[in-house]
Amino acid sequence: MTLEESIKEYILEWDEDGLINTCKSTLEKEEVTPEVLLKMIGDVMQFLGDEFEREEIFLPDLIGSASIVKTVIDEVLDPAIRAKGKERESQGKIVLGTVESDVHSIGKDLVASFLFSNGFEVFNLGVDVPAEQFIEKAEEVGAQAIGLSSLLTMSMDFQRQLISELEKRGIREKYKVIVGGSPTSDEWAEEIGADGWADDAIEAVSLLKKLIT
Ligand code: B1M
Repeated sequence: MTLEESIKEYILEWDEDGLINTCKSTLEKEEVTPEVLLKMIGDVMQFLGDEFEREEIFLPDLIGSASIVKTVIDEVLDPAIRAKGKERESQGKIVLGTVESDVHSIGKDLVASFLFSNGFEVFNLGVDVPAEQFIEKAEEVGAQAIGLSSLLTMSMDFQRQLISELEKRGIREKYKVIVGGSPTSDEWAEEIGADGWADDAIEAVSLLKKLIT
């Protein structure tokens, strides 16, 4: 079985120990980088997302898989990426989170990890984050950018609200605002006055490099 196949099987079977041990041992043997493992895990979650949309699996299946993936990202992959990044010069600071009313974390955490592994200092505020919290953190740490993830049609408008709030406070020009998440698009970003939109974690890195480095 290939590494991709094993990872997929562990995620589908909710085998947290299997997934943790495989990720740890491939990293220890330096067979792959943590970014490659993250990408493989992201692909499996995309696959599961499609299965869910086709009604081939149910919500509890997804919750189980998403929960073990979150544990592996938090306990194994993020620390491995952070350990590699210790001595590098910062490319810039970004405050990132999933907008208010939305608890989807996996894609946003992938974006966070890819940005981090590319030299950005990432302040990941988690999920269901109100506009004020993004702004307060950005002001506190002197960020150059704010990144807003939204997976729900119902939560997208909170991206617009954050931009309006920045305008209201007279600090819109201080921050590049980037948006992403499956219901969003280039057109949406333009409509709400964001500085850019990224389709996935890899594009988020190149977009931010273009905007702030
Ligand atoms: Co939910 N969910 N979910 N869900 N969920 C979706 C998003 C949905 C499309 C499924 C569907 O019905 N077909 C649908 C939204 C429909 C819509 O509004 N357009 C949906 C719904 C309706 C819901 C609930 C309302 C269900 C309910 O309770 N009835 C509920 C909402 C709860 C809430 O937020 N208040 C809900 C709950 C959940 C779970 C908790 C079970 C779980 C989330 C677990 C977690 O994240 N910890 C979950 C999941 C897993 C999904 C799907 C199946 C998969 C999402 C995912 O992790 N994808 C999703 C269906 C799908 O996407 N096919 C679905 C993998 C991930 C790697 O991709 O998140 O797209 P993605 O991120 C990508 C890009 O979008 C981009 O880069 C990432 C990596 O490449 N990206 C950015 C994301 N953020 C970015 C930010 C950037 C740049 C790029 O810059 C800042």
